[in-house]
Formats: sequence, structure tokens, C-alpha cells
Amino acid sequence: MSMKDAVGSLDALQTTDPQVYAAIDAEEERQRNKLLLIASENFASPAVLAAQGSLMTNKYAEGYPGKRYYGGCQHVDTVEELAIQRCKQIFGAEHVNVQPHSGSQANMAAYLSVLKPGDTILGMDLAQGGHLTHGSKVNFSGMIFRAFSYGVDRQTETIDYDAVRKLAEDCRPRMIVVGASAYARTLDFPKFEAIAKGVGAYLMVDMAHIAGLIATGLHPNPIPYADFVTTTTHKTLRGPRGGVVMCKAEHAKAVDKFVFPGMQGGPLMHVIAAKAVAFKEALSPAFKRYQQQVIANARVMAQGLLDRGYKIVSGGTDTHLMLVNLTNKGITGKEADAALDTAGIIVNKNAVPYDEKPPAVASGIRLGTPIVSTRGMKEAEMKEIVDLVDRVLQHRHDTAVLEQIRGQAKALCSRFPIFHSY
Ligand code: DSN
Repeated sequence: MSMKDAVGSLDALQTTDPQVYAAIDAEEERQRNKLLLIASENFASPAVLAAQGSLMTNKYAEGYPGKRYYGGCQHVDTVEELAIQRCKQIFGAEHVNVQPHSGSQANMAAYLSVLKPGDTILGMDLAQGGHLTHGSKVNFSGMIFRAFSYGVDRQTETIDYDAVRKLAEDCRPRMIVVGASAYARTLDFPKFEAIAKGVGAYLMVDMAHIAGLIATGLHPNPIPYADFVTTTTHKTLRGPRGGVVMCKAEHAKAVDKFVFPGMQGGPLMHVIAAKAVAFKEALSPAFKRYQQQVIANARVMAQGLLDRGYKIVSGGTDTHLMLVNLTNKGITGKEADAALDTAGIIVNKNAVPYDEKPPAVASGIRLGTPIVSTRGMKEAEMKEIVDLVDRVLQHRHDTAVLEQIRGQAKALCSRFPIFHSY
């Protein structure tokens, strides 16, 4: 059997493990037939899936291209070099390490390359849109480091840079961490750089959510301003699940040392191959058209919700996502999430800034347009989606209506293949 036969079909899997096959099959059905609005998810292309599902998974390759601890690394060297070179071309970084297995590990490598346990970091509060690995007490970042957090202004629901500066002057961090999981507005990297410089801190930007927008010039690029820039590769960037660290040349050695051997053993060469493919795709004009549509779709979705009396945190979006505060509608995030799920619309409940409800209940939902845009949906379909979402939330206790909307969501999906090409 050739690689093409082995990898291209799932027949071998069906024979060997019908239970796993059935679960994957059901997951494909779910992805095909539901409206997926989780802002951090995307559909990787067939080429990315092929590379990720390839026999490069079989190869051990501790070390870096040309400097491995195992023989036989010629071909995995090729894909890692391609991934590095393409990533540099996209973002303009001086140094790139494509080996982190995830965004969390990319962040850990960036931290530990210049910080010591007990050092102070200042990151965005998880409860106000930040990320777990930016200093949350339940995460390694909050356990290893003395973590302080900044949030958003109560009125504008956007980052108050003066407040961040004051906080930095008080807590004197060794590193300021910028980046978010639920913040819909443009991040001002020059302002963060000035704050970091003012207190002698390193600046790290975790651009995971907006990497695809940055790759195509639709959000400012943090590379000129930050010592370290980390990202995942599977969100707006639309690659395989994984992480990347970029840094100034002066930190290159330390970063490489902390990724391997400091934190990881063998790199996932099949995933690195898929990262190379995704980076090639990200350099294409089609990818820019896709990202433009992601933003256009998010704006139409946010406006549609505003027009129906929903409150969007910060009043709108500059990116691929929006946070809807449902307090004025008398619905919790948990209820909304569950009702939408029943109707075939997948979102996540999300705390809103200054939320009084616990995170497991939350007052809001987060919506994103990366997947529906990958399917080829445009502004008109966003209006349809807003209509469906609104009807679900209004009739959340009416199972017949939810069932009817589930059919409508499926019908909308069926008009847009999961492998659309721009
Ligand atoms: N879990 C991701 C998200 O949903 O934003 C962040 O890592």
C-alpha cells in the first residue's frame, strides 16, 4: 500500500478500530452540519490535514535542522526549515522556533528563556479577556511567577493604557504579556512597548487569536515592538494544532534551549510539516481575501446583534470575534450556550468584564467568524445566522422551535462545503 492509499483513505482505521472510526465519522458530520462559531477554531485545509496525518509522525528528531540527535533527519529537516523560513517571511521575525506543541508551551518557552521562578509578570486578566497562561493562579504561569493582571475600563470595556502603565509602575514586572482570548479590539503594540520600556520589562505578545489577521496586514504586527511573540497555528492562522515562538535575535539561543531540551523532547514532525503547509497557504492572496471576509463577517454579525438589542462588549469588533453580554436579555451564558447547541449553533459561554456570575455560568457568549468564513459564507449569511441566534435565545425553552432552527442551521451549512477554496 502506498502512502497515498494509506493516508488518503480511512479504510484501514475503519477495519482496525471501528469505535474510533465511528467517532471521527460522527465528528465530521458535526462539523459539516452545525454552525460553528467558536472564535478559536477553524477548518484546516486538506493539504494541512494530509501533512499532519502523514508518516512524518514516525520520526524522532530531537534537536534542530542540521543539528539532530538522531540519524535520518534529512527530510524532516526540509520541512522544519521550510516552516521557519515561511513563518519569518509572513511576520518578519528575526528568529522563529516552530517546535512548541501548543500555545501554552510556546508561552512557557518565551517566559523561561529570560525569567526565573518568582519573577513578576503582568498580563491581561483571564476574567476580562486574557488567557490562562498569562498569569492565572490555576496555571503554571501564576504558580511559577508573581503574576499581576490588567483588565479593561468599566465604561469603554477596552484596555486603558494609562491604567496599565500605572500598574506596571507599581508592580515593576520583568515581563509584560499582551494578548487575549476574548478581546475584540485592536491591540496598541507601540503603547505596550513604551510601557514595558518605561519600567525596564520585556514585552511578550501572544497573538494566537489574531495571527491570521496579522499575517495579512489586517491587524498591526507586534514583531517590531516585542521581545517575544508567540502564537498558536490553528486559530485564524488556519493550520494544524500547535505553537510557535518568535523573538529578537538576541534571545534566539535561549528560546531554542528552553523549547528543547528545556521543556520538550522530540518535536512533532508531522505537525511541523503541516505548519509549513499552513504558512505557505498564509502567504497566498487567497488567504488575505479570506481574512478580509472574516473581519467583514464579524462586523456584520456584531451590527446585526446590536440592531436586535444585544449588548456587544466594547460596542463592536475590529477582529474575528465578539463578546455578547446577555445580562440585559436576562439570559446567562450557560443557558444561551446550551440552547444554541440544541439548535445546532456552537458557541462558548464566556465571562464578560466585571462579570458577577461564576465562569461556569457567565453572563456572555463569545462568537467568532473564522469557520463560517472558511466555508465561504459572506455578509448575507451572517445576517441569517444573527436571525437564527436571536430566535434561539428568544425561544430557548421551546424545543419545537429549537428543533426547527436546527434544521435551518443544517440547511445553511449544506449550502457551504467544509472545504471551500478562496
Ligand atoms: N482555548 C483558546 C480559546 O478558546 O480562546 C485559547 O487557548
